[in-house]
Amino acid sequence: MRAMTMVAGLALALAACGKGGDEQKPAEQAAAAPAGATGASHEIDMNFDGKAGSFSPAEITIAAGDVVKFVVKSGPPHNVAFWTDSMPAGGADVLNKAMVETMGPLTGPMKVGIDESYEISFAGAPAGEYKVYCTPHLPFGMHGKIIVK
Ligand SMILES: [Cu+2]
Repeated sequence: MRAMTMVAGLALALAACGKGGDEQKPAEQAAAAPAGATGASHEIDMNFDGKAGSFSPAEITIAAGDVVKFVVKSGPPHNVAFWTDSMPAGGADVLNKAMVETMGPLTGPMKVGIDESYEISFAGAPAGEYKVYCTPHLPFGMHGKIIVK
């Protein structure tokens, strides 16, 4: 008896298993080199005389990449906070990253000592108006405007 060996041609279509098909994309690369700091710095003094609060100058124009340094001159505590409603698109993200020791979104810490300062880099900040205020002295008119060219 001959056993006929039938070689069943098992068409084993070895479908190529997706070998880890979705390769991980490299972490999102920075869209562009971080906008370089210009090295320029502008000082804004913060004052309160018991009746009126002020940023001085109340309005300045800077370049993206400049630093603004807020300095307590009288009547602390003062802080630096931004209104988001008038800010250019993308501005809030930039400032939230640039601001340190925040008490909340776009809200800087209280500075209580004379000559204490708080610096914010506007590197990468989109052009537009950034309206700023001091939380405790807003009722006393302490607000200002930074215009990024
Ligand atoms: Cu103040």
